[in-house]
Amino acid sequence: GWDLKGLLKRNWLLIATIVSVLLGIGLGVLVREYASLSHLDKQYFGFPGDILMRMLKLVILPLIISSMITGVAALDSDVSGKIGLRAVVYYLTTTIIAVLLGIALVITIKPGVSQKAENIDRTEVTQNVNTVDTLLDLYKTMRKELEPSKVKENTTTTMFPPLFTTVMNITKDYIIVGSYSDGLNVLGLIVFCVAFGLVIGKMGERGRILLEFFDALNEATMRLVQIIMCYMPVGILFLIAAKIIEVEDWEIFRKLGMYMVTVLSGLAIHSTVFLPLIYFVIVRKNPYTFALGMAQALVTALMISSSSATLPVTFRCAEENLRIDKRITRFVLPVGATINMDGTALYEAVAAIFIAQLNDYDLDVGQIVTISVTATVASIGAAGVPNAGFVTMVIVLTAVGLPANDVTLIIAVDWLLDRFRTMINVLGDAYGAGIVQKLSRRELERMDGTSDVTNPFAL
Ligand code: DAS
Repeated sequence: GWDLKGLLKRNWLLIATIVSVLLGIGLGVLVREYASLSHLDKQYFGFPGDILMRMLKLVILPLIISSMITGVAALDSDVSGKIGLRAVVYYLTTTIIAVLLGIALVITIKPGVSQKAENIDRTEVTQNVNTVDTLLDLYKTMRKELEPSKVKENTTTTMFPPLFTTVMNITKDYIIVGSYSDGLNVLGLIVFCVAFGLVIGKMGERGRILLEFFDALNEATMRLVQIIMCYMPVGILFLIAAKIIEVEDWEIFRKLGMYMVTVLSGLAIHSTVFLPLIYFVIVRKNPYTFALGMAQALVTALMISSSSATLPVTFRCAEENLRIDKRITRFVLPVGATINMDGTALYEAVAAIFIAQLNDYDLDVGQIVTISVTATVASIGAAGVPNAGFVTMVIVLTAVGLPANDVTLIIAVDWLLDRFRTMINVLGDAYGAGIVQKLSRRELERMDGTSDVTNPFAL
């Protein structure tokens, strides 16, 4: 029979988190219906949830630094090169599959044909319009926006800026102080840590002292994460309740119903069919048991819409529940959280074609290909922070000559879709770690065999 007691003991946090989501939804609906909160009260109401977000964001910095540096240093440079290459090939493959799946669905379901742009009254999104402007302004400064007219002439320039932006972002100073960003330029930090880790790995005994320090820093950070996770059920309850109270009109959900069905079904198919299939073919283990092991991280991603802020939980699930080798997780999880965003890529392709359909704008095959490429590149350039997929969508729209500002047609439901695409992003990263570990088992065994002194995780 089921060892219920053991099950509860092992998964109390997951159960508490799921219960708190349900309670949060119930509380949000009750407060919406029966209490008329002032704007200030609403902010107070969301405060406990905000605290959770900020705590998770604060540990991102020490977590990425300690995990990346020790992860890279623990591998010889040629091994880390091979592992990095396997990870990148996996990221590109799954992202392209996600984009093609999204395009196939939006072309088949045609959510934007029955609906027309003028029927979606943009004033309905007034409460978000400042968000759009903020996002678009930030996007323009981030990308030194080319005029859409110039962009249309030469599609290569369209595809080029996203890559250019991504590369330029790497060199940006670590902390982007901005209303929108998570305040951390993760990509830049990762590149620095990889270089630093490679250097330390070559320093022999002195390097080892540094490694010990960063490994201890990682352990301390993960202990802190454990404490934060105990607070998670409370934080999540108020996070979801505050969101439900904040949303003004639900009418827009009906108008964008088919669009949401298209995005959500794409995400569902990708996460329950394609990703598990790839995992099963390579690892030959049950992919759904694997996904269950990630449940805490998936629920967290669903609640906070940020892959980066979920990273601490992703680490714990991958290492504690799934026992993935730390030399793999520390190396691929931070990178995956930043550049591997299947959910975002699928969403951007669907949203761009949906907006074209709303405007009776027929896309030719060349433009569909452009959308596939720019959605893939845009998702790589998007940071693992809330609304990232929405902001970088401007790349895709300008690539096919659609007005960037048409993102206002879909922003009203973006807060919900963002949660689901973030969840798929995190799931894709986790499967990636399992797959890369399987593909790298020979190198790992060889390193264990040589009782390599620089390997601080010798289990
Ligand atoms: N919220 C982003 C993330 O954290 C995904 C997105 O915005 O598309 O992965």
